[in-house]
Amino acid sequence: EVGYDGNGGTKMFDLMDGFLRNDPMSLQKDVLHHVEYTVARSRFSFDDFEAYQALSHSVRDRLIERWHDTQQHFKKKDPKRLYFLSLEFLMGRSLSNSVINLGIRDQCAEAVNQLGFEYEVLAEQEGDAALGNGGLARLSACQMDSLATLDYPAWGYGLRYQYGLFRQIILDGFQHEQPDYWLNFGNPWEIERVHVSYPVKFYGTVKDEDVNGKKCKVWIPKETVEAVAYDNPIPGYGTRNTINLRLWAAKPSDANDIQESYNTGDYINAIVNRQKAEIISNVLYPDDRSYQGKELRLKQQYFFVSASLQDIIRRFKDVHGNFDDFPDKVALQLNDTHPSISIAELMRVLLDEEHLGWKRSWNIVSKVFSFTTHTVLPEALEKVPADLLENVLPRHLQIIYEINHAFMEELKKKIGQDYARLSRMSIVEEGAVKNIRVANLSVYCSHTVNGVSRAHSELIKTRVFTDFYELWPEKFQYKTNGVTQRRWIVVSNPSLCSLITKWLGTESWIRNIDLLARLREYATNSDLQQEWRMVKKINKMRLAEYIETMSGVKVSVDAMFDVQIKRIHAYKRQLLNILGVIHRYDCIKNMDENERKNVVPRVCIIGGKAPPGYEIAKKIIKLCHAVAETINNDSDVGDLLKLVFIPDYNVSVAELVIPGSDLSQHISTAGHEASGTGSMKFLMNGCLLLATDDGSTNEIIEEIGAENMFIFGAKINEVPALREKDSNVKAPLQFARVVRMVRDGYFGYKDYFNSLCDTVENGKDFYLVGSDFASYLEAQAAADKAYVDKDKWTEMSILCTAGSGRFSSDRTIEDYAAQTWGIEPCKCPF
Ligand code: GPU
Repeated sequence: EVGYDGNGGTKMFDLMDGFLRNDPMSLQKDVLHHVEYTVARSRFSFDDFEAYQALSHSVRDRLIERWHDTQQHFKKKDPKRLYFLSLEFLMGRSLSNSVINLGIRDQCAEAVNQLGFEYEVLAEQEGDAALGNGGLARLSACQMDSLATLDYPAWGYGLRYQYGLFRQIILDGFQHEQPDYWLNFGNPWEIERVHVSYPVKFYGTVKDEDVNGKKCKVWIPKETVEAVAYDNPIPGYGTRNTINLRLWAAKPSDANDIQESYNTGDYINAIVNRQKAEIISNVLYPDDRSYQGKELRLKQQYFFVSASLQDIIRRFKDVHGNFDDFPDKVALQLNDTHPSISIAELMRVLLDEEHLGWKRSWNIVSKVFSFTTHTVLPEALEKVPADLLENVLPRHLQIIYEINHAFMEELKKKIGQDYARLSRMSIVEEGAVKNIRVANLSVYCSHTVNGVSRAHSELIKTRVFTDFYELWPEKFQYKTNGVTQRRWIVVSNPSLCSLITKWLGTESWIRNIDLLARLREYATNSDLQQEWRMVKKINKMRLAEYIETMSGVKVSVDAMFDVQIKRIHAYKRQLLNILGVIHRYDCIKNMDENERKNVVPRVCIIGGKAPPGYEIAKKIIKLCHAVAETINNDSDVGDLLKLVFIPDYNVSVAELVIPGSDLSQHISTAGHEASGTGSMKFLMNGCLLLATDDGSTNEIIEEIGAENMFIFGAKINEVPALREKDSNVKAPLQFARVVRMVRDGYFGYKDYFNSLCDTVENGKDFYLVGSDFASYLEAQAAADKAYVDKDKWTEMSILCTAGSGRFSSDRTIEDYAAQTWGIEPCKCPF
């Protein structure tokens, strides 16, 4: 029997390739089987969604097979494993990604085609798995893809939220939030493991007890919740390796279920109360980087950490008898401070349950954790009120105090009686309310602290954790973020993917991104340039169609598509973008017919969600709509300028928007964006960047060349002095003019935007919108000028893709593996 070999060629089928066959015929048989027996619809009558479900189940079967083989292999080899602990994973859609990584996209397309369906239509039936907020969460997802592809023995652990990130609904230009009922239509991508479950305990008291003649602390918890595992297979590309993302769901525990009821009401109430346990994994906190002192949040953190550690320790103990080997077999990665309670939890297990004693336990704990921090914003550094911790996890608070005591003693030996410094570094913040500084705990207890870009790492050393850096410089590293080219080129931009493969003469760049650099040779080749523009045009047409459906605005694909998509936050300065659009509009309005002929037409696209309680961010969304309403309906302007807000920005929207963009904006105030990963996705897709010198921008400049980018604005080191200056001096006249237009109600809603305008005027302007305005406009003008020269622009676009190799998450993960985790590939042999 002749089948596909998974690389687009054909060869004889080999049983060792796997149990399930991947030729279109076998796939089609499986689809029909699942239509009939899984979806329970007649194989003679099923719709697109049902076809999507059936196809997904067929792909899932193949994932499961590889998953088994991989886990068997890991078990046999017993390598050091990485466990990636994260409260957020933004996986997006799974079907489109899985069929690419399994190498069965074309076979699937053919299989469903013969049944009268279109593969693309089926893929779009899937809703996003949105178990995360933004960059941090999507980074976790990209890193899982790279871990699998590079054959690392790794697992991810997280929470299976019933409700992911809210859906953004826009009514009259205002953001409204709707719950994300993502599990309502079933989720073929997870495997429920009813038998993999662990009790997680909360509250209660700590007692001193004698255990075998030794004085011990015993925690007597008051509440138990069961954690049930849901496994999400993560396939690697071009390898059989398929790793696991294990997400925990909270279920009532039957530990304290037997009771005597005295009436029906008692009995009913007992059952209703029991169900309340599920609240823990109900909903993702949507406040990107600010969630202080919330009990439910703390319970979510501990819940997932406790279950994961029980699971990890059980796996370790299956094979190993001696805990001293633990650090040689286990690396625990803390994705920001969110899972950091695991430090105290591991210490508690070793001390109170394994009875290893403080010294031996600490020796183990201090060797297993690595910590990555994703911000410089002080409001994102988590603090937990000691009272809250004492109530929810009394034993953990004691352990943290003990760790801190040992830490302070160690410090005094190093720095003497410098009390100011001791109190800055202390894990315990004394004050009106006593707080636990989770970041300090994480830095002190981890063997490695990573930043997410070179510039971020400098800020960590010089501003955020200076005291720690001076004493333990060797702990501090950085791994510049990266994104996976599998999702961000192969899945989302198939036309570009084929073009790259054609010109490089190989598809190995999908696993070995450095090969992209060879495109540089052809950057001025007119054949490539023409094909390159064709690809961009196809993607712009797709995007234009989407914009028209979503917002009713017709846009011309001849215009430059200028995009800013990311969470809405003051520091990301969407306001700067909108004020720039107003300025452009104002200029066009004041031109005569002849002058207008020289205007480069633009479609300005903004998308992103505001945290529900963040008033300024919500007003930015409203302002965008108000300005769009005026501009898009002004016949003086026509196709010269359009402004559109794309609602409900998420991973699958990004997959559509990024390939269709000409220019993208990454314009945060210097010193505020830790890295930024959106820029890397645009770069890979040959989209030019208009950016400040923030996050990973200067590393991108090194790869692409500043001459192929539009860089503007204050540099990191200039920011503090600029903040001191009077804003009226720094901001140009045009700035005052556009802000005035907003205040005066030129776009309606007079006075409503005053509080927003106040953030950038009258000596406030913390994020330097006014003082960067002139240089922003210059950069925009430079982009206009460059766009007119089509060949030059295309050359720059090709150079962006060619220079994007360093920003693959494959590189990030290889660096983590070698420099931080100490793990090696463990490739499944067939
Ligand atoms: N980031 Br902290 C988030 O998306 N959410 C957070 O709560 C925190 C950080 C982002 C950074 O803002 C961004 O610069 C970075 O590229 C990304 O994490 C991944 O490291």
